[in-house]
Parts: sequence; structure tokens; C-alpha cells
Amino acid sequence: MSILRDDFLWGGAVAANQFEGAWNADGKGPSTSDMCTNGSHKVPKRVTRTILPDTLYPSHEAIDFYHHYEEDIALFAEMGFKCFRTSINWTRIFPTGMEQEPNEKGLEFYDRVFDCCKKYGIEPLVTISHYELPFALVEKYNGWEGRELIGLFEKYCHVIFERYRGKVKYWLTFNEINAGTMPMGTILSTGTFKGYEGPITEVPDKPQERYQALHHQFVASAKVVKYAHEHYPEYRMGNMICFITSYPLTCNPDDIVRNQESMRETNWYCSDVMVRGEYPAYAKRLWERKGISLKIEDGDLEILREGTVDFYTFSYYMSNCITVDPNAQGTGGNIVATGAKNPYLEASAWGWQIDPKGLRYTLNEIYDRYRIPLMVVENGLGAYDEKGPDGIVHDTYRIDYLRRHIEQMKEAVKDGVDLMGYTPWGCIDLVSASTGEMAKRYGFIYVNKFDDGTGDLTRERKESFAWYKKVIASNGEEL
Ligand code: BGP
Repeated sequence: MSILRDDFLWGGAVAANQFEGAWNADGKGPSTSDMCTNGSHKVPKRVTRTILPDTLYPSHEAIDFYHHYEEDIALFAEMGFKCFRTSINWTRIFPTGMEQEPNEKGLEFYDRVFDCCKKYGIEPLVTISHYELPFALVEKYNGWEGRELIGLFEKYCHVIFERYRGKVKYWLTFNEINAGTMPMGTILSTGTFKGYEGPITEVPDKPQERYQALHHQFVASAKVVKYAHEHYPEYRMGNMICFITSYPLTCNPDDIVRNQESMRETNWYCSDVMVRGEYPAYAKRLWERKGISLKIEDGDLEILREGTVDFYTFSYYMSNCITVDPNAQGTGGNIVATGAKNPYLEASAWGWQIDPKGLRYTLNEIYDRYRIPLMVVENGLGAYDEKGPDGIVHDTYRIDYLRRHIEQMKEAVKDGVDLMGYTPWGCIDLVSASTGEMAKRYGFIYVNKFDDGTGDLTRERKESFAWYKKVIASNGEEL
């Protein structure tokens, strides 16, 4: 008897914009991520309003999954994947988001991908919107600030729900929807940067626009969840949160209260709406603090109540600390870089603090709050990988990171948490969302592709490949 359930969804996660490439093939339109240049840990990537000559846009080729999908899915099957989390590029289906009819060639590509998964008995878990939206919608509507996007998103969802019936059962509406509560989400998620060009870290921060955009995303999500429940009863609809667990830096009650505020704003605000179907009691004060006044139309609150999700998913990479002390030493982090350093934790080369026990704590906190099934749909270590003299990447540091997190997931299950599955991030090396680098690798599979755009795109198994295969085969008992 293993600790994890027998039908545990082991697998891996990726996002279309970070690994498909073929950015303008077969009628695909430009998405927000296609307008982003490469960057690094030190130099932020830039967003441009036109495609500039002699400039590297990493999503344009990425690792070219578009033409390697059969080989890649075969490798996932070799590891024993039960589940593959990927996303659909909205711009393959509706190149500007505004067409009346979908692009058949784009639809056919995902038919091929999902059929290939089916051949190996791999269950797709599909994110409908993962850090890309048609760039045309930024220029026309200021992204999700425009209420028009709700209808355009519904049209897109209705098409893919119908087309992939029988092939896809698990859907997530928006990747890391709570990115919209943070300035970095302006480019990645809400698309509220009409007319802006420059480093993604310097985009003007307009909380009013971000929160209005979030409201539209909530309504759009609830509408399509309700629609799916009514028309496709076999579908399971989930949310997706970038969970950035934070602890009070000290037991000073001011730190405790500040951390509570921060946890609500960063982590709970969005899922309270999507799971409970209403804005939380603390929302009013949060809006006041930020000077936000939301336009909520008649019927919106009713839709939120009617479109609650069936399961809760999240990414977990790190934790940080919150304090009122302005002199506390800071730390880096996923999407947000506002936390204080935790003296008990080590950090990755990118400054993300590694905290496996925080995953157990987080799973318990989420499950206590909502009591619906949970799934960890991203987790992993972004690292510089070097090949050893034998030509293989011996990524023992990655194995160690994943092992320690899986151990803590099992502890959480023993604590009583209902955990459906685990899909570590970037199961095959891909472009980093925050920096646009290839050098920040997460995969079990190494891809010969480098920051300057060179590389023959060949795929190679890392040491972690065989390790993860064993983990899956033993249902998490052999770590
Ligand atoms: C999450 C995103 C992913 C992903 C991951 C790792 O925030 O959902 O798209 O890329 O983080 O982040 P990065 O690529 O910046 O290392």
C-alpha cells in the first residue's frame, strides 16, 4: 500500500508559449509572450510593440515542441507519465482573438498532441490561458482591463471544449491568476500594458487596471466553468495559483498582521473568489488600501457564485518572509521579489529560497480552507546544468530538491490532505517565464538550445530521468 492514491496523477508541466516555438506557423498570431525578448537573472527581458530585427525573441523557436511533439511525448511515456500538463496557445486558435471562425490548422495541432498522449495513456491537463494572450487585444483593449475580453475568451473556450471532448477532461482556466495582484503580472498575465515598450520590470504599475482585469478574468473563468459543467458533465475544472508561502519574519505582532495581509493579497484573494464563489470579507479594505474602485456589473456576482471550480491547483517553488522592518535583508523570488530572507533556508542560483516543509504546510493550509481536491501542478529547481565527462547531466541537486518536496507531499497526505497529483515544472528544458533564458533549466530531459538562440534541439536524458521513472513506478515509495 502506498501513501499516495493509486490513481495519483504523476507527470510534468509545461506551457505552450515557453516550449512550442513555431510562433507564426500555420496561421498563428503573435501573443504577448512573442513580443518579449530574452533576458537573464541580471538583465530584465523587454517587451516591444513590433518585432525588431536582429533581436532574439525566445518564444519564436523555443524548443520547437511543435515539430518534436511525438519524440517528446514518447520520452514522457518512457518515464511513466500518467498526466501531462500543457497549455493551448490562444493565438493558434484565434490569431488576434477577434476572428469569428477558429484557425483549423491550430486546432489540428492540438488534436495531434492529445491523440499522441492518448496513445500512451497519458491524461492531458490543459491550461487554457498560460501567460499569453493575443497581442492585438493588448493594443485594442488594454488586455483584460477591457470587458470585451470576457466574450472573446468564452468564444475560445467553447471551441476547444467541443473540439477536444473525449481527449481532454481536466482543464485549468488561468495559469497563476494571482500574478494579476502583483506588478509583474501586468505583462505576463493581465496584459494591461497598451502602448508600453521597455524592460518588463519597469512597466508602469497601475493596480486599478490590474484589479479590474482580474475581475474580468474571474467572471470569464466562472462563465466557462459554468458552461463546462452544463454542457460537458465529465469535465473537471480547476483554478491555478502561484502560491508564494510567506512567514512572519519575527513574532512581533506587527509582522504577524502584515504577513496575514500579504498572504491574503498574494495567495488567497483569487482562490477565495474562484473556490468560494464570492469576494472575501477582507476585499473591501484591500481595495481601499490600494485606492481601487472596481466596476462590477449586474449579474457578475451571481456568475461568480455559479462558476466555482472543482479542484484547486497551484505552483510551489519557494517561500519567503514578511516584516515591517524596512532594513531586513531581501530575497529573490517567483514573479514577486518583495520578501525578506529566511535565515533557515538555502536559495537557488536565482535566489529562490528552497523550502520543502513549506509545501507540507501550504497543502494543509489550502486544504483546511477549501476542502476540495488539490494538485501541485508546478514545482522544481531552475539550475545551470553542465554535462559530465560521460556526456550526461548528473543533476543530483534537482533529484534532491524534488525528493525532499515529494517527501513533504506524502506527509501532507498523512495529515489528511486530498492530493490528486504532481506535475513538476519544465519536465523538458524550456524558456524561463521570468527571464527568457534557456540557461535556467528544470527538465528531466536536456535540450540542446542555448541563450544565444543556437543549438540543434536534440533531446537527452538527464540523471533525474531514470530517478523520476522509478519514483512513478513505485507510486512515490522509492525516492
Ligand atoms: C511559474 C510559471 C511558469 C514557469 C515557472 C518557473 O511562475 O507558471 O510559466 O516558467 O514559474 O519560472 P521561471 O521560468 O521564471 O523560472
